[in-house]
Amino acid sequence: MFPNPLIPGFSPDPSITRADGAYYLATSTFEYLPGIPVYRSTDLASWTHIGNVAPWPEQVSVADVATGGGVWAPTIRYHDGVFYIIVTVAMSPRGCVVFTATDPAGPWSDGVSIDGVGGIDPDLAWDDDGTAYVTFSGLSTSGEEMGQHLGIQQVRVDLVAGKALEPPRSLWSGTGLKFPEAPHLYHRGDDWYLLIAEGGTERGHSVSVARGLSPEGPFEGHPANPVLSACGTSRPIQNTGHADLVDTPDGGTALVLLGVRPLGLTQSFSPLGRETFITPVSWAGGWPQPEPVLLNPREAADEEVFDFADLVALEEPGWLAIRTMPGSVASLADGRLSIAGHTGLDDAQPQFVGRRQRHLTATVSATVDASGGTGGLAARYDEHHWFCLEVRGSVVTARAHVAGLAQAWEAAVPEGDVELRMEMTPPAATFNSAALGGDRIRLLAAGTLVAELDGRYWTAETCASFTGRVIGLYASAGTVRFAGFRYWGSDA
Ligand code: 6LW
Repeated sequence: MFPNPLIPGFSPDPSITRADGAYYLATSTFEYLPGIPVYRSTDLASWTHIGNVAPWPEQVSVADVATGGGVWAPTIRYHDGVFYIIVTVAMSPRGCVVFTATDPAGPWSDGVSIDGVGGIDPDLAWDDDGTAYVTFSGLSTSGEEMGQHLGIQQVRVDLVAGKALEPPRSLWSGTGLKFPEAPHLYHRGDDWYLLIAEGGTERGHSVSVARGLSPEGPFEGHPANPVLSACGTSRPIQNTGHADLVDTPDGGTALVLLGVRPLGLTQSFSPLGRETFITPVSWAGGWPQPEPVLLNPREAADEEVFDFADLVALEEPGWLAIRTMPGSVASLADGRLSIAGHTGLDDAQPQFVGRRQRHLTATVSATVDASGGTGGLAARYDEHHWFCLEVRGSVVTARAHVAGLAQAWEAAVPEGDVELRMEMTPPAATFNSAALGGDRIRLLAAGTLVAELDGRYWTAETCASFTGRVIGLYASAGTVRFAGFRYWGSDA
């Protein structure tokens, strides 16, 4: 059995490819930079974050995208010795972009925008003659039908010139559930398989499959579609969909896909957002049949300790910043990480560097010297949904912001270095009002509890978010210096 989640924390829209005995998996990053993490594994079970496709802001141009726009749904493929990533940069002039690399750890190319792909979730496949097909979820981009889903469409493309070679053709659109999207096309044996998501990326999310004898169709749907959905079940992993097929090391097949781990009862909330999961697939009558996605958390706790005396600490590929690169926000000098602040966490581009919360039980701490400014430790979904511990002089303020509503709690702290800490735990499994929400959050400064929060307000559902919870360091005024950052998490 594979571990599940496979890639925990904010890791939606996974796509996977196999090359020379190793697996490479990429996920969406929206308005965060660097864009598109690439993870590597040789056994499909343990994964290393080897790099990011877009460490240069120009590659994806997300500086001005609205929250929830930006880098959506990469497809990663390996063809003739080259790795390809095709992705939509939503609400950005970059549109549909193809990046290439010979080493998936990077560097990746600057990216070529492909004209004539009017939609999202592009897939890339080649037929035996080397013709490249982009299959995507069509969206109307103008007029009264703006944003309306047009079903799964396809164009043949010239990847070098960056253009479609024909107008989009409609392929197949699932069983009629909403938002047919996330297509992936595969040639297996004599058949071409078209795998899609439908039902929307929330509780109705489903996987459906069709097959045909040519990459252009016609496609015939599986009689028992959708072949996978957690909709209406009590499974601990919900929203399962947006899947990509892969051959396993033992000659079998699996799907990687997104899902969430909601906390609560009938109404439930997912603190970490959409994560990457995996499930085995069997074949019957020439059709893939995925198994329900089962929870199988890793037993070992994860710990990451950053001592900023280490001058390469920020080069670790898991650091994220918002609409800019971590290195443009923070710098390392004199054994400390320093951030100069000029806007708050409610700004679209706050001075913040953070990391994905990857476990439902997690403790994050930082040692802060705010003698030259205002800042501290923050957790966010977006500029409207965040909480923080902010030090200014000898006062620490815990702040909680939810959709324009704000509350603050103050406590005194000693001058000089202060330890700030956030503790997240799932609620007790009992039927009371506290158990009906998300996780429990405790905010502490210098060992003193400053505030306790109901985490349901910082979840994918409440924030209507495509991303996940990201926790890190920030400054809102002056210069704030940090001696260290520690993340500890466990799902066991
Ligand atoms: C993505 C779409 C989806 O493009 O959500 O779950 C969108 N699926 O396929 C953003 O991740």
